[in-house]
Amino acid sequence: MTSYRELQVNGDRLNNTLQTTCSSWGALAGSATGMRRLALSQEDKEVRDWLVELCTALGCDMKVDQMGNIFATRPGTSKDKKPIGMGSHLDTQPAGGRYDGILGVLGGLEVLQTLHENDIQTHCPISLIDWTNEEGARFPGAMMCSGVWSTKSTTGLEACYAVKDTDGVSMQEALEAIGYLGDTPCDYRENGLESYFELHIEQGPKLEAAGNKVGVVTAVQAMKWYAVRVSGVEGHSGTTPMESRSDALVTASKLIAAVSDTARYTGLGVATVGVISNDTQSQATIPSGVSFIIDVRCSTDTMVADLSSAIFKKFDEIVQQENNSTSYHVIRNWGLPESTFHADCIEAVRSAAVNEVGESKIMDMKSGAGHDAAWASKVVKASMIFVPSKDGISHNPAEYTSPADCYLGAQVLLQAVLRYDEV
Ligand code: HGY
Ligand code: MN
Ligand code: MN
Ligand code: MN
Repeated sequence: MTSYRELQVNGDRLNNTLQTTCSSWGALAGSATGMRRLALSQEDKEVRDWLVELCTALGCDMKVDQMGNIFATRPGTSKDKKPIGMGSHLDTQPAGGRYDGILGVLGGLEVLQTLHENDIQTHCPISLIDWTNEEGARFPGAMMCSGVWSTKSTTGLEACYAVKDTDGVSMQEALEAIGYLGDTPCDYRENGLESYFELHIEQGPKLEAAGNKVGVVTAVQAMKWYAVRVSGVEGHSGTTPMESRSDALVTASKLIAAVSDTARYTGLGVATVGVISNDTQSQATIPSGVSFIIDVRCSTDTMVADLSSAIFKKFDEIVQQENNSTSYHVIRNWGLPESTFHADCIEAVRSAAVNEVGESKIMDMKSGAGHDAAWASKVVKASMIFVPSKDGISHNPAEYTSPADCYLGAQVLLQAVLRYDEV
């Protein structure tokens, strides 16, 4: 009987699965490595169906909750312990890469397959999870459905159901359309976990720059999003004198520039506008309604609040200077407070990583990117494992993590879960 410590995942199988799933479902047209597998799209449905079929064949108990989160649970020997969770997300950015999210789901699948073929009986059940709409690309609201499960997000189930994509399709309609509007409550109190481990690419340059192989993630920075609307007055582009215009798009462009400028000069954190829309979208009409989303991220909640107020203070000054009856207001805001992971899980990851690569090749990290583990950590013990991103690139078709590093991540995940199970 193989002892826990000698157990190894199958790196070739993991990497083959990664490449074949990516080339089969959601490959970005015209790109050799890019991905476009938006939440609840046909491609998302197909990769979900494939995962459900595989986990069912492995003897897992399958649950889909009200937000489409998938829980594939391998039974454990103890009857009263909750599952140790592993997972991430299958949805991607509109022009994303082959590793963000899916490596964590397939790494967890590899753990289940390794336990199965070695007939390992763990004490706790082990759950593999695919969290719906982590990217928030099609339905605005990153880490949306792990947030609902944690019950700590300000955007609850009904509000999420109502969020629409640019075609006016609501999340609820999209969940129904692909058959993933489950009846398991999306609530950690009804469908809970003992702990949660997430394998993810770092999506930044630090591991590679330090020559390290594994990030022991101890925390996730604070983040907040603001949906802003700028209002002006529609007019004819050919007949309206310049001095009497209330051009919402001109004002919005100055506000958007101020978002980036304020982050730079305050040094408090990072701020981005990645989504913008102009109601009229006509070359001969002066824009009267422009909407955009601000993404603010800082190490702490206090710094997010300080950077946000500096940005809106600048907005007020700009609108006053424009003095042309354009105005702005925040129509919605939501956030993911700073998250700290639990020592029990951090130590399981650290011990597993030291065992695989040695003390000198690991480093503690605070994640700049948001993750489902951040919401999970509000209600259960959690931690994350990072593996290097080549040149720190992510949310980009050029995203790359080597097969050896993918193997290493899954191997540390296996060993961390087994260490935690022995606790
Ligand atoms: O927003 C994030 O950091 C994640 O990639 N969705
Ligand atoms: Mn991700
Ligand atoms: Mn992402
Ligand atoms: Mn994540």
